[in-house]
Amino acid sequence: MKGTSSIDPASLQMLKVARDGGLETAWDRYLAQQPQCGFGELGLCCRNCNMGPCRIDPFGDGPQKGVCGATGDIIVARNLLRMIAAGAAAHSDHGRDIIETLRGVAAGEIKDYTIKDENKLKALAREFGISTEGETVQTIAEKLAEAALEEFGTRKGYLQAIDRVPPKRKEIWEKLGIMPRGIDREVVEAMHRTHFGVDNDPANLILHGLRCSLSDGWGGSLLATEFSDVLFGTPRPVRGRSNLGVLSKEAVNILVHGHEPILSEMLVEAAKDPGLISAARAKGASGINLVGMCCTGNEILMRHGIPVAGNFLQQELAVITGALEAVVVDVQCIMPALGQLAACYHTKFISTSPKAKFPGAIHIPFDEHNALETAREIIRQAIENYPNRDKNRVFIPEEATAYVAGFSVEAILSALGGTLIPLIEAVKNKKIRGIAALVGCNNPKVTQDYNHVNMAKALIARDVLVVETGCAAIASAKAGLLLPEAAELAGAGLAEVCRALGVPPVLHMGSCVDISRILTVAAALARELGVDIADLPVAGSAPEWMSEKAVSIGAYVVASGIFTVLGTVPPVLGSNVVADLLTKQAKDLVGGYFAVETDPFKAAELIIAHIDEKRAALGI
Ligand code: NFS
Repeated sequence: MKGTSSIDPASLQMLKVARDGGLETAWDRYLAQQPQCGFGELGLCCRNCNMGPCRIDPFGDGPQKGVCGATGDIIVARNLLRMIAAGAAAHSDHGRDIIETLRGVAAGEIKDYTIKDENKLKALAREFGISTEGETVQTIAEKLAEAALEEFGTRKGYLQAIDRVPPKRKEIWEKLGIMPRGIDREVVEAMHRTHFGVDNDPANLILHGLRCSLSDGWGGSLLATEFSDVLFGTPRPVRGRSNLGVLSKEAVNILVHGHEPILSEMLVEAAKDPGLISAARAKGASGINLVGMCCTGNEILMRHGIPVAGNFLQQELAVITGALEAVVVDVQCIMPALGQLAACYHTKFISTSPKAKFPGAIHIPFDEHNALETAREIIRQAIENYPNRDKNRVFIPEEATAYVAGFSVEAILSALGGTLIPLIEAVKNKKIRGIAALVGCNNPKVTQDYNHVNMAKALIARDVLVVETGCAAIASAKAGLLLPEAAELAGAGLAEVCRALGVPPVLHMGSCVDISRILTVAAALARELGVDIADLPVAGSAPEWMSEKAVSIGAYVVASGIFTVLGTVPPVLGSNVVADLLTKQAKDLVGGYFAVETDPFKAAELIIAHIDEKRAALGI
């Protein structure tokens, strides 16, 4: 959809406010970057050593080799591997922080969090071979946290969660030499291989990219999800509201943005503090209104039904409402532009992680050992700031669409009566044609939410059950697709299943690290059917992706055997060899492969054709 910034009416209203006020957003900066660097778009520039920077002429007239002799194929492959490594590192470092928090809780050093899901703790302990018989919860948690931290540098040769995948998948990874051997190890090796003068074989580089991404999907991300469930509770279906209309004209508005629920969970706790609520009232506010954004917003909406103010491209727009007393951030997907923008308003931009500092931010270090008090201090600062709000500059759009979220694997199983069999039956008798996972970011290259919403609608209309995470899920929340009533937009078969179970046709499964929940369901379905993941009528898509994390996600989904459609073009078109590997040869190697399709309706058709092909092969 050309020429429009967003399909979200709330975003469009805020963009008008921004324009009228002469305020710059990502959309403006994107335009200012046009035309974007052609070498970069194709992946053909290399800065990996100081003989460069080098670039390859895509038209064949200029240089075809870097100073070292690296061809376009080598450069594109190396750059892609570095993107995967950065994405895998981000997810996995998030995972490590959660596990370290659990370890601190178990050791009694961290007192403000408790273990919320003991059953899950024990189930995970059993998975790691830790005996739970007669042991205290504390001891189990301590042993489990130690075992999980070992996964980052394990020398046992594979990651524990690999045991969840069907035997055929393991064989494929072993045969190709891409079994992930340790979470940190694969990232380190990716950096080593892409250092000057090491791996210069495009296929070898890409195969390591798959291995590195698997250490994310079946390693770092999976542990982030599972340990968050243990600490903060496993999500259950919960209702809430979404979009900028969840901000309040009367209350102290605090937006929490970023990724790790360690921060957002404690803010949820602190915002309930009666003392702080009275303090807010004493300043003339009606109370405290904590809202989320992006993936940390997903974490607290999944577990508490906290309103979510929007997805990635709305972070600046939330500030422009003039109604935010504080934007509190930790790590990932936070625009450095927020500092300067917040300074145009009374809004305090508060950073909390030693890993992530921003220009124009007030830094309040968040220490898990003093979590509740730090969260209270952050909220106090927001309350103090309330009288500085200029009521004449406040504009809050009305949009605040209801959603139902919270579909963890456990919640799905419980909706199905305890086993996956009813889901398999529904797929077999074609009430459900297949399952598509739509995930990932917004990107100003795409009209905001246009691809997400149109793909989801096109798929459910053809009886494809859609599961979502991340900013894709928030797009669907805002569009009203996460409600059981949205079954009326679904095909007759899917609608019947949704009505029988009382669930929406689009299931919100969490944040981006929670794509591991989707992998877990896919693996369990394949095991139940005695087939490989690649044999299932399932597909993935990142319709508006922008981050390196999304590249790692795409790679591990494909490496797990699942066909994946990308809605924005990855920087690989400078190499036919690499493009061919990802979109064609991968199918023979790992079962999954990529397609790039920027039109959401055509992308949905690709997925449906793939699902039908898999159904035919299964004889259903
Ligand atoms: Ni995931 Fe994209 Fe970020 Fe979440 Fe949103 S931008 S890759 S969806 S918030 S991580």
